[in-house]
Amino acid sequence: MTAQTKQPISIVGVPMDLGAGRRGVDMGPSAIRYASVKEKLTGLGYQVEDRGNLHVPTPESHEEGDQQLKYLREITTVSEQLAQEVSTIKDNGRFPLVLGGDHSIAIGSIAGLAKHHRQMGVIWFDAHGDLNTAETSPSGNIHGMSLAASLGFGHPDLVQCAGYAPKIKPENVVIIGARELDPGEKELIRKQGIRVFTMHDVDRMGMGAVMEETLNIVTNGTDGVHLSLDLDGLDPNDCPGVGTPVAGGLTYRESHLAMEMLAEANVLTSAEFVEVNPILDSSNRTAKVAVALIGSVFGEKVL
Ligand code: HAR
Ligand code: MN
Ligand code: MN
Ligand code: MN
Repeated sequence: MTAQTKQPISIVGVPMDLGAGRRGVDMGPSAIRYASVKEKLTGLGYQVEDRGNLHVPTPESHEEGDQQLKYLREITTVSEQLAQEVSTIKDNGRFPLVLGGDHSIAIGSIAGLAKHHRQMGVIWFDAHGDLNTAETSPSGNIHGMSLAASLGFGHPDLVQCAGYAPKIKPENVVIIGARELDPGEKELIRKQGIRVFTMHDVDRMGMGAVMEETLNIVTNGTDGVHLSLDLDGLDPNDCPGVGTPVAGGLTYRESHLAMEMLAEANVLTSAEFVEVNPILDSSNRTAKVAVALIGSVFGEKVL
């Protein structure tokens, strides 16, 4: 792509930690900015605007409420605002790049995006499935429910974000890097026929083949592709600064290959990078990995 054909990018930060069990991911957007995300993209020839952060309430000043849907009311409010924000960015003809925050923010991102892409493909890069509902969740944390809600499963306040449902179809969704799925999530995956590349599959097939198949699925009959990248998809050795680390994850190299293949395919219409927790990190390592991956997905090459 030449510089003139590069779609301008709009960054929005969502300092959300109400959907996670631990404080700290609210600092994710700052950490990623501190790791020079804007400079990285500008250096690649993109015109970039940073729209700042959405306002997110502080957990200490609110009641958790229903223990199977912690902070439902506050998360619903922020999700509606994020859907509006992302939709405005799309209206402006720009590429939305959302920085989290815990993964509950995907509810709002996808709600705003799917208005513009009614057949949107989604790549869910994650150690987890985020396919729980209040009934199946072991924690009551809404960040473990965001993919389910986008598919139309779960509490109506989440499912009906932005006033319509479902946002996406199971046949257009691919999960990559899964290695910790709850019983209810496995059941939903089977019933809905969602394509999941577990770590077992990545080990057997290699990331190259995984991405080829992923690209086929998410572009088949779709009108856009969203990347929802949870940094805990990577191995904790590479990304220690995440709220819910799980051993045995994707390497730095595998993750880069995935981003590079996405860039080559030139199919992405939006992206979000979530679950960076600088409190649990040293020297802002995980945010630096996030920015390196963002570079690759926006076309950075060695040669
Ligand atoms: N599956 C567990 C739950 O629903 C853990 C979810 C966790 N964390 C995330 N999401 N970071 O990807 O509670
Ligand atoms: Mn997640
Ligand atoms: Mn996760
Ligand atoms: Mn399809």
